[in-house]
Amino acid sequence: MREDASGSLAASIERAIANENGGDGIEFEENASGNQSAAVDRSATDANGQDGVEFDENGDGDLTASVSRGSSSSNAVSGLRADQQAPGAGTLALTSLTLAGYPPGIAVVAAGVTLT
Ligand SMILES: [Ca+2]
Ligand SMILES: [Ca+2]
Repeated sequence: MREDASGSLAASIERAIANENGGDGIEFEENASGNQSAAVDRSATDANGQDGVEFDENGDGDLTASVSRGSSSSNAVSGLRADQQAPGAGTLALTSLTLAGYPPGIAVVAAGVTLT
């Protein structure tokens, strides 16, 4: 899911199965100015070639993300990735997740983002 140029991205995904893709399982990308507000609930994003779920907020704007009640295991790069570029603030809320099959520090990777 991608929003380019000015404007914000607000999206939620529920009950999805996004396993065994070559790239990311689910990706949210918000470019240029604008905020990203994105949520994934009750979904499986396992065994993908890159990240299970990636949140990318590029440029001006804030990132507000959540992942709840699902699994994101055994992905090749990381389970969950959240990048919030300056300026702006970022939060990623995690609730009731299975994140298995990673070496230390790879299950959740966040830059410019506070984990809650
Ligand atoms: Ca934008
Ligand atoms: Ca930003």
